[in-house]
Amino acid sequence: MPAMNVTLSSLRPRRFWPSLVLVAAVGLLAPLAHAGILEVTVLGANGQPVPDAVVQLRRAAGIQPLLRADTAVIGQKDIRFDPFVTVVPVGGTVRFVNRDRFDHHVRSMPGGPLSTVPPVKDFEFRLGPARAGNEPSADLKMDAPGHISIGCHLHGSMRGHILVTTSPWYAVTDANGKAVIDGPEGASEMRLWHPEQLIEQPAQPVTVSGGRASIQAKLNFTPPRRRPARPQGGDPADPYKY
Ligand SMILES: [Cu+2]
Repeated sequence: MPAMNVTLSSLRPRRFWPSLVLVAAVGLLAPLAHAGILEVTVLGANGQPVPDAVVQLRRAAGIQPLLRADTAVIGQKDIRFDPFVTVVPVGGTVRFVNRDRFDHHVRSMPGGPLSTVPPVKDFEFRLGPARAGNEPSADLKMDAPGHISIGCHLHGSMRGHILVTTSPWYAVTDANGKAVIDGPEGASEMRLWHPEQLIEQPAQPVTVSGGRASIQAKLNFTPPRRRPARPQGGDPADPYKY
């Protein structure tokens, strides 16, 4: 009796369906709340901890959450880009802020092996000097994944790196080679990236199961050590005075 079935379903209150849709939407977002902390120590091929390495996680299977359109800030301070390595998700923004009392110029440069890989975004601009209460800045939206090397025409020693990632979970290793990620529950794929790498680092499986876990991960090369920051002197009471 097909006609009977049609009659029954048409009697259901229509308001029932929108609430079901709402429950489903909350269900999709929920896995982010059940995350665990993953501490990753990145080592070079020589076994020594490596700073400035990017650790990225993606779910091994299933739905990846939407990337957050975060804003990452890169300061220009003491003739350096700070931080040296910045990660931002695709769709996010990088804000350059000049904190020195003199002009800086910011430009994208090729990276990769022998600096032959073009940056995923081209830009070139100049920021005027910082004054108390006014630090000139510029915002750039990052719409393609990949690497952008950055430099300054005025100060040839200034170097920095932006990695635009498709991973929702990422962190950069500190001076001790450690990155801390609030990762997704369950099986993930971990990928390492370093500005000096010549070939891509293979992904490896990791599992986050609530709480806190520490693991080690190894790059397939040993990056050269970056020169430490040169003390610039200055007056701590007035960061703009040299
Ligand atoms: Cu400069």
